[in-house]
Amino acid sequence: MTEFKQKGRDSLKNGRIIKALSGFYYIQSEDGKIYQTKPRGIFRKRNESPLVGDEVKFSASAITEGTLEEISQRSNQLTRPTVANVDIGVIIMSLKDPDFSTSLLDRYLVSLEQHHIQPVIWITKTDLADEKEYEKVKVHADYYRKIGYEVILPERDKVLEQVEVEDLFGSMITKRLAVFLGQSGAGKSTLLNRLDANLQLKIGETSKSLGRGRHTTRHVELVPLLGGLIADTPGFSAIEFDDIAAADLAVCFPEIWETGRECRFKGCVHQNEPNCAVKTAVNKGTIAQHRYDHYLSILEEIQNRKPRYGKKRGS
Ligand SMILES: Nc1nc2c(ncn2[C@@H]2O[C@H](COP(=O)(O)OP(=O)(O)OP(=O)(O)O)[C@@H](O)[C@H]2O)c(=O)[nH]1
Ligand SMILES: [Mg+2]
Ligand SMILES: [Zn+2]
Repeated sequence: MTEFKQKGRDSLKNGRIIKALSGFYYIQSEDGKIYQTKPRGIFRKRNESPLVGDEVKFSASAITEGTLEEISQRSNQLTRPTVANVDIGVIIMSLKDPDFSTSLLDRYLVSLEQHHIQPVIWITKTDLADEKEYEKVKVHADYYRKIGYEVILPERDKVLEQVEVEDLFGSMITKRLAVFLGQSGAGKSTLLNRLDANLQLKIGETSKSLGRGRHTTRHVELVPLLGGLIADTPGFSAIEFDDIAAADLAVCFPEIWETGRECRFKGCVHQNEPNCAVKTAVNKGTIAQHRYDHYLSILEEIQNRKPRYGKKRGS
């Protein structure tokens, strides 16, 4: 302790938390080594939890004997999956098994847009679809591209080779932190294994009777890939919007936000207001009906949510 004090902050190493497991935080230091650390007691006292993705300072007398000393300010913080400082959220949606759902996709998109994280949509299991099913999803993919999203939809009957994946995706993630998210069984771990066969991430089976995955991945871990860091994460499909105000929801739907500028009322939330440009665009077909429906259903969830704990009534 005294020695630490004498050496001061200069002796601290810089790194990033790449895994949290059983109370330990695994930190990759600038020189590439991975240290096992415990956080200082002060974090618990302050009720602060270190997160995977955090940039930190730490001390270590040995590779398994480290102490996490300081956490740098986060640029953002996803709560599901729990990762900090995320640049890109890659939404993995299977075309089949489990079936493609625009409702679920829109909820993932909002959860990323809310934190100003760039979304990429990646559709897997195209090899399982028949032509009709594929075409239907292709129409959706084109719409999401039109409103500004990057969509990766491999051809049917074709598993992407590693070089093709690198071509499609490599430049996007260089020097960045990407999180793979999506429901269980969508194929997140499979895709990452394809990017680097050495990873050997555990792959699950999808249950035929349930049509969904079995929660094979249990923890978040960052792995260095394609010059960036990618997190495989446990699948989830229940998404709540506790931190969005009703007036801010439209920002999370780019085409609704853009069209909403033309609404007659300044604070129009595109619900029951007259002369609403968004509703007109939905009727004309320039905004997809399903997008508007999903916008409205999330808006209603926000409007109906119970007042938060810890907040005084009327304040
Ligand atoms: N046919 C086909 N099967 C795939 C494809 N990608 C994944 N699978 C299968 O889908 C199942 C689930 O894959 P995982 O990679 O474990 O899915 P996950 O998204 O990581 O699931 P969780 O870890 O539970 O969140 C496995 O049986 C995979 O072999 C694909 O492109 N085509
Ligand atoms: Mg997995
Ligand atoms: Zn409006």
